[in-house]
Amino acid sequence: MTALAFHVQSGTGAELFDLKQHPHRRFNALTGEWVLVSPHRTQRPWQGQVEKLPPDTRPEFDPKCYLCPGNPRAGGVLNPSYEATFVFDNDFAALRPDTPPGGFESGGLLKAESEYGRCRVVCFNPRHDLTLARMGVDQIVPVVKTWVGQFAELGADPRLNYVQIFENRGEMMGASNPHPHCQIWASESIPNEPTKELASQTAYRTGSGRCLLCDYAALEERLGERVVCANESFLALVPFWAVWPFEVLLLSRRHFAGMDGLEEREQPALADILRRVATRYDNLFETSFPYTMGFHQKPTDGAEHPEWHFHAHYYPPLLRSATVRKFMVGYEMLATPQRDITPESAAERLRGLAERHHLDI
Ligand code: H2U
Ligand code: ZN
Repeated sequence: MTALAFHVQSGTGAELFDLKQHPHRRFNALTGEWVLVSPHRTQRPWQGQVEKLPPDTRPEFDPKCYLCPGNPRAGGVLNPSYEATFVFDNDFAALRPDTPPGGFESGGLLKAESEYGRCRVVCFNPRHDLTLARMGVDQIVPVVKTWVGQFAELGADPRLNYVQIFENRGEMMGASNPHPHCQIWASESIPNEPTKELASQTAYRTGSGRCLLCDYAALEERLGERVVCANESFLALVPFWAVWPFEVLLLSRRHFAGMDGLEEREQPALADILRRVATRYDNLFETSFPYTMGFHQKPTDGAEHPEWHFHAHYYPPLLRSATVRKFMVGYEMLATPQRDITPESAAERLRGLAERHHLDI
């Protein structure tokens, strides 16, 4: 199947619009926002330094790490000597269950609402030196099972209407510790990004009777050019509307809305695709590739959410090397996000990489 291109006749003649050459904006069907794509700018000579970072070598146990087994955390609590995953309430929680209900309003313009919530930290593994890229599928499955349990437990609280599971990896992304871990923030309100996605998925379902991301996954699989890797249950691709240079969208093949709908046989498949995406990322610039990733699941507000399709986003900042990152400044802060390399060429590069970690070769 070929994509449809259209051209507009001008006074001096016609030129066929080409996604690979001409500045254009792309529509993000999930958020309803646009991204400016400037493919001609990749012809610019790059005169910056291409630096390599020393390999990410860490000890298996770090006596100063507040996530390693047996070590004290802030406030003095000792971590247990855990063997697989370990979950604890964040000692510096941004959302707290003891928040009194209430609000503030002034002049119709100043508005505030009390926000009830809980924040937790999940250690993926006792080993300080591991990352999802270097853990085996059998080590990642317990992480998946922990997410399933946390989503069910937090989602069952009638006052928690959204559960955000996310991993900040690398100093560049503000991660405070290299020990493999993620965070969970569960809130009373549905946050901004899921709210936009909820509106788009609902509108699509109302208009067509189908699921937006089921249709999108099928379309991308047919076109093939933005797919990075896949297994029997999941598809990893650079979305058509990607903002970050090597952004990835992870989609389940089957339609379900949250971790509670994940079948037992899909747990190792999710672990497999997480490992493969993370390994490809590390192999891209032979670094411990920084990113923020997180799952977008149905709100836990008690509604069924047939419109919602389980997925995860990876937002990595690196652009050209282990040290050259994309900034979201200037035009992007004031107007619209912009990218130079096309999602198609980013997908091609990611697709060409090995799934065996460069440090394990
Ligand atoms: P990040 O690396 O993504 O910042 O996550 C680590 C979290 O761990 C962070 O939210 C928490 C921080 O508040 N933390 C504790 O709960 N206890 C500690 O002793 C240190 C850090
Ligand atoms: Zn540690």
